[in-house]
Amino acid sequence: MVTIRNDWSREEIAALFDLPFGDVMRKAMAAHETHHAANEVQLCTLLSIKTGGCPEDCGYCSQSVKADSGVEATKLMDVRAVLQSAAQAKDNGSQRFCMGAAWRNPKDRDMPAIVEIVKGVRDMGMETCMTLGMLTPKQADMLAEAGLDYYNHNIDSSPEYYERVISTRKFDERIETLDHVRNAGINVCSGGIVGMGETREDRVGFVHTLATLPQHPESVPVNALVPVKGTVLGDMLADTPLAKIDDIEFVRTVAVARITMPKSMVRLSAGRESMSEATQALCFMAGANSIFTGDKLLTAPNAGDDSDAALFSKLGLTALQGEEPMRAEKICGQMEAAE
Ligand code: SAM
Ligand code: DTB
Ligand code: SF4
Repeated sequence: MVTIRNDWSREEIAALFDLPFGDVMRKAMAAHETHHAANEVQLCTLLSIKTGGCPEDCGYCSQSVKADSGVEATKLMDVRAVLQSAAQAKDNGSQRFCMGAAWRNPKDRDMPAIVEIVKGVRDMGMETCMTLGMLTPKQADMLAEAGLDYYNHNIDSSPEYYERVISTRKFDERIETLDHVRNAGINVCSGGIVGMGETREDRVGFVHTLATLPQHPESVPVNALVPVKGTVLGDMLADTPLAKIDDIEFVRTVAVARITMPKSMVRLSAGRESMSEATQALCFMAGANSIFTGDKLLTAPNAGDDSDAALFSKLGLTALQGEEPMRAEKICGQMEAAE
């Protein structure tokens, strides 16, 4: 039986990154096949329910007030309009509806509308995920009560590199929100961004932080930086094209996430639009088993349904069929029963 470990050392994770590419891929494939259907990929749809005007200064993000990206700030969308989008996503075969807001944290006055949205989407039979910034324990409880299945809150990079990318909050505050989400019984979705100019050591620290959480996140999004003009990191990459992440190094990061967190869904998230089919295929082989569909992420373009359908057909991949959304305590119960 493959045991789920939370005691990985940084050295062990660095050693996985250092393996010959074929070896790290073989280990990742073995871990993947033990816990997942090898050729099934979860389809998720993303909707920005409140765009732009965010007071945080995340160096990658087009929605920060500090970025000169041309993204216009909007108010929180009307509940009905969100539910219409969700219905369309369901018709397009999406299993999970993920909603993002460009907030540092939700205000208490926003919570009634958020709760209504969660209940509405869940009633349609889709899994719900929200990413709204930092949460208080009470807000996490309200979301749990409404039936929220997943909360996305990324740690983004290693603790060391984090403070070079964001100054308006601390890495530990991210971990605190993850604790509140977990304690409320909501499934955790947490990952980060590769290709922000970080070192291999930072990628080791990033995976290490996630793989040593008391319980692994159920979903681990691995984003490739989408360089947006007018953001600190987008402009830096435009000036120093050599800083762009090497495709093989990106695939390695996916593989090491798969090996160290074998039961988690690893999502090949932002950045697919500019990724070759061959690189995406390697990511699926390395254990990525979830994607965002559609032609838009929050503000950035996404690969689009036609190119995804063509790629799935070429690779023999199929959409993971939805199950009833499972709550964290139910999953834990099942895991204990299986041990
Ligand atoms: N404001 C909330 C927060 O920061 O938690 C939720 C929305 S925020 C846009 C969600 C995540 O999107 C970020 O944590 C980051 O990992 C990812 N992201 C944002 N801009 C990106 C970019 N240009 N390229 C890749 N990923 C990006
Ligand atoms: C995540 O890790 N990636 C998604 C989701 N969680 C919310 C967001 C990607 C955003 C890409 C840039 C944009 O669309 O502005
Ligand atoms: Fe705001 Fe989230 Fe963008 Fe940071 S990543 S600027 S918190 S919307």
